[in-house]
Amino acid sequence: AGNFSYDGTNGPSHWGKEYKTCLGKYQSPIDIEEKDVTTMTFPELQFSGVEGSHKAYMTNNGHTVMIQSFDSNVPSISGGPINSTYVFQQLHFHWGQNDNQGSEDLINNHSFSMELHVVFWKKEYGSYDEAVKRDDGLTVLGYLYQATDEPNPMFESIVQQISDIIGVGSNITISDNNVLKKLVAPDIASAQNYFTYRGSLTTPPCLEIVQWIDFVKPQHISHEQLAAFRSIQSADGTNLTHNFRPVQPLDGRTVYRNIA
Ligand code: BO1
Ligand code: ZN
Repeated sequence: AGNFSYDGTNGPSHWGKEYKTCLGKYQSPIDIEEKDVTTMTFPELQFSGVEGSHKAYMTNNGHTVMIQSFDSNVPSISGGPINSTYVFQQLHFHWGQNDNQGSEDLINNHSFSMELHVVFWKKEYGSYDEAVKRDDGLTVLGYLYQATDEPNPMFESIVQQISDIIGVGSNITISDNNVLKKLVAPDIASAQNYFTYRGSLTTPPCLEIVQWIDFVKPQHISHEQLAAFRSIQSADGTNLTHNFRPVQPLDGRTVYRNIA
């Protein structure tokens, strides 16, 4: 168990053999077709504890670059399509072999170059491990990134330190204590403009426990910054050149778009 990859005999089309849930009806990612979405006015999506500095660390777990916080005072979200408070667990990235792909969710069948996932668990369940046993256990914020020539200053410190986590299992303290603030809510002015739908973890065990909130406005990252992510190694020792799951059937689910 635990050995999945993005190619070959452990690739996405084989995940369902070991992890039956990956063959379920509410899987992520999906293609969001704007002509098919249902508009809705949700309460304001609110972010707490994002401001201020957070000590954070960054890990190569063999599947992605993941960032977690040492602090007990971590960000949380409430409102929007979720009817209680969800607490920050971790954030991580998905990317492609080239800049024309990499995002997991697609919009109008368009791939973006990278996707940032910010993972939160339902506070009333007491812990992440308990929350993942419940069908409303997690909310994940999805931010889409388009590759450009201009670097995004938000990524400067992370990109510099990716060279210290090339090997699987490497773990370093992030020098920039503002990383969480920058990545949990990179664009607060556009935070009420999102798609939302019910889906799953996009990796094994593909649990169908996620309220997805995908922000409509793409952010940007430079070609060079993006290339740093492709330099980390995966479990088999080769470069993790790509780590996005292909889109899954919508199967009658409704995708909503918030109209603030
Ligand atoms: S994602 O945001 O849908 N790409 C996502 C995917 C997986 C996880 C969180 C968010 N976490 C996984 C861990 C596994 C663990 C599982 C259940 O959660 O990577 O190690 O088994 O806790
Ligand atoms: Zn993810």
